[in-house]
Amino acid sequence: MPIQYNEYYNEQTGLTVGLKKQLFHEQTPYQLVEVFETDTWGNLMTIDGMVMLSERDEFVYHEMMAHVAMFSHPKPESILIIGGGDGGTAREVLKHHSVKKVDMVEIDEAVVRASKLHMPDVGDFENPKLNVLYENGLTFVDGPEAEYDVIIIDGSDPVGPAVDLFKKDFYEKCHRSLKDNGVLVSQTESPFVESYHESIKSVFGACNELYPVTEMFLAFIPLYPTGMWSMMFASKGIEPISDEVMQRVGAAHETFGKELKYYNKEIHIGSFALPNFVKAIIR
Ligand code: SPD
Repeated sequence: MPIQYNEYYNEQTGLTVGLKKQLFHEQTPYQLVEVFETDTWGNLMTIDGMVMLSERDEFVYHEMMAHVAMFSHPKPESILIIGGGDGGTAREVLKHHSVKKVDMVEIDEAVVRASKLHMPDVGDFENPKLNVLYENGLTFVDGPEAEYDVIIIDGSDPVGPAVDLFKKDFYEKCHRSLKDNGVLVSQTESPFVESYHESIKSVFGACNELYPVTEMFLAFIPLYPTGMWSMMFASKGIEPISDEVMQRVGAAHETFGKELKYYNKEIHIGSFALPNFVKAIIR
């Protein structure tokens, strides 16, 4: 086994992480799922050679994927997560007391198994509100109509099985599955990696046509390519930085807010501030 993990995202430019040993290796019908023990990042899960999460920095991604959408909605009860098999996004969603059920639709049970085995603190799999469904998210969203308050698309990168999660057809189906005041958040890769610009534009363009509110927000995730990561917020009317939303975020400090390691009121607002080169990609 190599003593370093390398993910090249631009010719010879990439990320290097020191490894101690390999803990999981399985070629599933969908993808290659691996987990490594690293030198300083805890255990690291990769899919088809791309970083999905490390135990040390996963809190940034999962808190942002969950709480921006969850606090924007006045009373999120019914939640759909597409992908997210490691359980991190569901763990954060389940911190909201209003939640009655979370359907997590993961195509590959090996992702859930690897996470339970080697990242036991990431998921909250014993929570009775969580339903794990091993199905293809693309076909799952054909079914439910106006059922969810919040939909979170926590898919892999737009190569291989996740490529359709960046296409308009999928976002149309999600739109149908969302209730009238619903909110959707999707991970949309790094604005610094040019090969992902088409996917960013595709998701933004689709959401912009379908939803009255579409905004990009950013987070800083050290082990994702370039460290700068984008996420898309779309809603059927809720503005993510309205006074009403900010009041809810402020009040959250009194509940579980103080346990969070990345997300807070200032981050919620500031994450929607986009550098000019990022605006240029989507406008
Ligand atoms: N290369 C990073 C892509 C991130 C996709 N989702 C990660 C899953 C973590 N729950």
